[in-house]
Amino acid sequence: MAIGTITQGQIIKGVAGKYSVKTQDGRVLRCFARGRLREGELYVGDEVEVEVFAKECVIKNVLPRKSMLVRPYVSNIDGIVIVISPLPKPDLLLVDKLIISCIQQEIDCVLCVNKCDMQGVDELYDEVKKEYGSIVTVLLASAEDGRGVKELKDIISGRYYCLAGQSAVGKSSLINALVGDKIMETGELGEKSGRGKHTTRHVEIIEFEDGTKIADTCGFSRFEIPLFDPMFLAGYYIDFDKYRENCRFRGCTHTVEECCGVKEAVELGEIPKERYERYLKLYEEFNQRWEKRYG
Ligand SMILES: Nc1nc2c(ncn2[C@@H]2O[C@H](COP(=O)(O)OP(=O)(O)OP(=O)(O)O)[C@@H](O)[C@H]2O)c(=O)[nH]1
Ligand SMILES: [Mg+2]
Ligand SMILES: [Zn+2]
Repeated sequence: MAIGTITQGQIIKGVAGKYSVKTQDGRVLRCFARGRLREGELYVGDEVEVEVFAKECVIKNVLPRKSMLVRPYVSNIDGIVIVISPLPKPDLLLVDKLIISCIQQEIDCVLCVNKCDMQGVDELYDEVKKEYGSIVTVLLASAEDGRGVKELKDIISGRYYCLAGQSAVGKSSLINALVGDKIMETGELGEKSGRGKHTTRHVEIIEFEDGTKIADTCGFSRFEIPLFDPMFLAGYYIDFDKYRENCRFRGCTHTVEECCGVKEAVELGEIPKERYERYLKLYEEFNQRWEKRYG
């Protein structure tokens, strides 16, 4: 490519300040970021303008983002596939938070219960189907024996999704199953800790022949949703929506108020108690952070 050329492309990988940018004609350029664009301001998924210099390609500009997440650290995705498995033990508060992020970013959300070849998966599937079935697509899969992989492929077909979830739930393994080849490194679960070893260290977009894209990401077990006024939190629990009209008070937070439609629905078992209790926990967490900042 001639010196001085300015071209456009998408960041498909970023490691230690070096970026791989795939141009519209399918070429992959190794790029650096300079000036005001530094590490931390560029996301895998960003559409960028690149200038070709004598010795290197430099990312000059980021085009407006369609969506943006800090956990996992990706942009312009159409949706997330949240992956959980019987082992490591799932953290459903993390799932709740990821779903809130999807609603905030107006992107699609799929919950994939991986390792369905393992014992204990039926109970887990029933539980998450009950808790999340009305708000997201819940899918059962196994990267090991291939079950559910075609269904997952159909869901993401022609679009750009990222996989997200705790370490060792099988995100990279699912990519390998989708591609039909071992292109991603996978890692064992720590025997004693029961936790993953954080095998995937950077985000990377894999593109299929038909243009479908999927990003493998690093496992994580903690993250905080960017703070907003706690009174708006319940609005992100769209499964509470239809009970809200039975609340006596407008702006009911469904915590301490009396005559609350959401609490009644919990009593009647229409909203799973666990989901509601995690809501209370997150509400409390938000309240404390809010007080600390503005109180
Ligand atoms: N039994 C079974 N094991 C699986 C399945 N999918 C993945 N595993 C195993 O789970 C372990 C972790 O898999 P990875 O694909 O590395 O998990 P990951 O989510 O990418 O983990 P990080 O990169 O650390 O975030 C490996 O030992 C895999 O062989 C599955 O469907 N069934
Ligand atoms: Mg991985
Ligand atoms: Zn209420």
